[in-house]
Amino acid sequence: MNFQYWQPQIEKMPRSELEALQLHKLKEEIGFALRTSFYQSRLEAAGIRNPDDIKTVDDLRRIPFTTKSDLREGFPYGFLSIPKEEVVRLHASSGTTGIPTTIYFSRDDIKRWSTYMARCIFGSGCTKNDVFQNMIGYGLFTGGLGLHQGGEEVGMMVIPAGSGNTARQFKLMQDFGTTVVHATPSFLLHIESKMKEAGVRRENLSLKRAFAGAEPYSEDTRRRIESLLNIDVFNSYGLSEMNGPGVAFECQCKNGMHIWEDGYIAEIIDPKTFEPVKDGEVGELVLTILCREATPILRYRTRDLTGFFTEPCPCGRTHRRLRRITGRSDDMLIINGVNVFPSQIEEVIMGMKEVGNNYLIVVEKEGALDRLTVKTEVGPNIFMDDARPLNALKERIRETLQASISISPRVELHESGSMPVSEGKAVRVQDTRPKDV
Ligand code: DLL
Repeated sequence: MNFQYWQPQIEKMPRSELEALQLHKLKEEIGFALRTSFYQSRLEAAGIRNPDDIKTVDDLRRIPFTTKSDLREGFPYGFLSIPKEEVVRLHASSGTTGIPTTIYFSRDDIKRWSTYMARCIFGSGCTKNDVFQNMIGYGLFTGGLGLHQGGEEVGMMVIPAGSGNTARQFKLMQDFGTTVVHATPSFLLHIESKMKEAGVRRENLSLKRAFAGAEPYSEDTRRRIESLLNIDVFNSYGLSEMNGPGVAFECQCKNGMHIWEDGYIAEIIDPKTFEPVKDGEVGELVLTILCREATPILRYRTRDLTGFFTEPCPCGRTHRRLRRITGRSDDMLIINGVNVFPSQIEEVIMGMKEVGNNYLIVVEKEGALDRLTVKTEVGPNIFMDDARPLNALKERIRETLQASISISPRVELHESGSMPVSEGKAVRVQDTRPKDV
């Protein structure tokens, strides 16, 4: 195979040099963290008053983990380490309740993020000759702009298509000869299932590759997309707290995602004991960002379950490879790539006085896509035989939920006291999507 590297000297750096670089960048990042109101007291409590108090990368373990709820407590500016006028952008993702996780970027932060993305994209075999159709959400979500910047950095022609609207996606592919696409794996399958209906023939398209991420999927799903569309699919991992996509990405070997270790320190811990797992074992991924000055985040509990491959990659990159994410250690749902916490849904429906006490969140597959249904009882004073107010209530619940979680759910109303109540812990989520990871 003909491997290509965007920054060969860093991507193939000997481990000892890479570890020295990590230490240097960690100290720098600690310097940024000491300027934030959130970390100043935390780091002082851990005996870290200046960056030189960090002597080895392992010293990081003196610092407590950072969680999503810490980020919520620090909202809006508790994690900001540079003057606001130096911030050029923010991105946000859903929190467990209405407060989003908000990340700020300086101009240099955006440049660094683009470089990491360019490493990923170029490493998959793309060049400036490619036409890249970015079929994922732009906006506060990091997937759109993240890959967009990386694509431009490589010099590809980027089509900022955004998600949805299959007819328009096909038109763009045909009009401009798209060779690479980026989407959630479920959207890639959906697109394929709509091809025939749209009268599009695969042989008239120029597609060669797809980047797929933002939600879990199995090796079988990858193979299915690859054979249906006759393309190579590369797994792409990231999260907004760590910039977004560009944290880890597959190279042409398509066997595990290289995590850019000059940009991130990865630990894998046992989510119960918080101790590191043995090399190669699966646990929860904890990340420290080394490539962002505006919003330093140290030892972030991603809640994603994964492990490292222990053997070196034939591509020659020295940055270790993460296994496919096999699940999460919390209850976050990912519905068509959108993160949703059951607590966000509960907050909305329990805040409405017409809604009764019992509810159930159902997630299922409908074709290739995910479908969310919220079933809830109405209060005892609401009569089920009067359709007009019921329909109005349903619509109000749907709209309020959509505003909160960015997904339009199906809403089902049930008579007060009619939904089954479980004897032990209430079961609030029924996720019937096949778990084939
Ligand atoms: O999903 C960033 C992203 C965009 C990654 C586009 C890849 C492509 P968040 O919305 O903050 O950011 O969601 C992050 O999504 O903690 C994982 O649980 C899940 N996730 C992301 N990529 C993968 C993947 C973006 N390749 C959360 N496999 C993460 C499995 C993934 N899960």
